[in-house]
Amino acid sequence: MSRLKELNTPVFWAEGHPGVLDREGWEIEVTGLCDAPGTFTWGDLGAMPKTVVDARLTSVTRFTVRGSWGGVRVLDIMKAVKAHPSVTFVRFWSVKRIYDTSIPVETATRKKTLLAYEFDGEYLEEDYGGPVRAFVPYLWGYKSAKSVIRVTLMDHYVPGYWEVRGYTDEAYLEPGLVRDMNDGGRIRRISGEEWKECVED
Ligand SMILES: Nc1nc2c(c(=O)[nH]1)N[C@H]1C(S)=C(S)[C@@H](COP(=O)(O)O)O[C@H]1N2
Ligand SMILES: [Mo]
Repeated sequence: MSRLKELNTPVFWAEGHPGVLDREGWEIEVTGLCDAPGTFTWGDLGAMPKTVVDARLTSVTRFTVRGSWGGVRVLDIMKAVKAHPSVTFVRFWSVKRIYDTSIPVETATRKKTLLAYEFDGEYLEEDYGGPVRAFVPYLWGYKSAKSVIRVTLMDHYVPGYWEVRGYTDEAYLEPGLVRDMNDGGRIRRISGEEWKECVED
């Protein structure tokens, strides 16, 4: 059983579970405002520098799970496609093309913003957005689109699946009570020190 599953991490698929996905055949199309748009295969991603970050995924529904998330920095992807300086938002699309969400370029290029394929050293399974998901620990979890098949570099904002249904466009994390999945789902208040770790690099 995967670590995320062992921790009883909730599985959210607003658009319905995508079923079994082909890891080796996975491709992510990166398009929009860039000089070298292209497709990144599973092999391409594996050949790029791997970044591992200790960070939490925290949902507006208040579960939080901490671990080492591994993958490729969105910044490295943007460099690879020669993103234009005019890019202001990065949009992620999930496999069925129903779920999408966009984040400001300032957040997309931060150190812990990844196209993640690992949690605690294990490949992500479908339930948790494998083969490759967005991981944006600085914002509520709905910005961390799962099973990403397309990334669009844009010069404007488009509200995504949850944003058009009333979640905030900014998705700023707010301190408060959380359900700590690393501690059996115990409800506790996140401390100031931990809080800083969530929102800073
Ligand atoms: N494709 C897709 N991505 C998604 C979601 C979803 O419903 N569909 N839910 C989002 C929300 S609200 C959260 S909190 C996290 C939850 O990630 P998990 O299901 O791996 O715990 O995924 C985000 N990414
Ligand atoms: Mo969420």
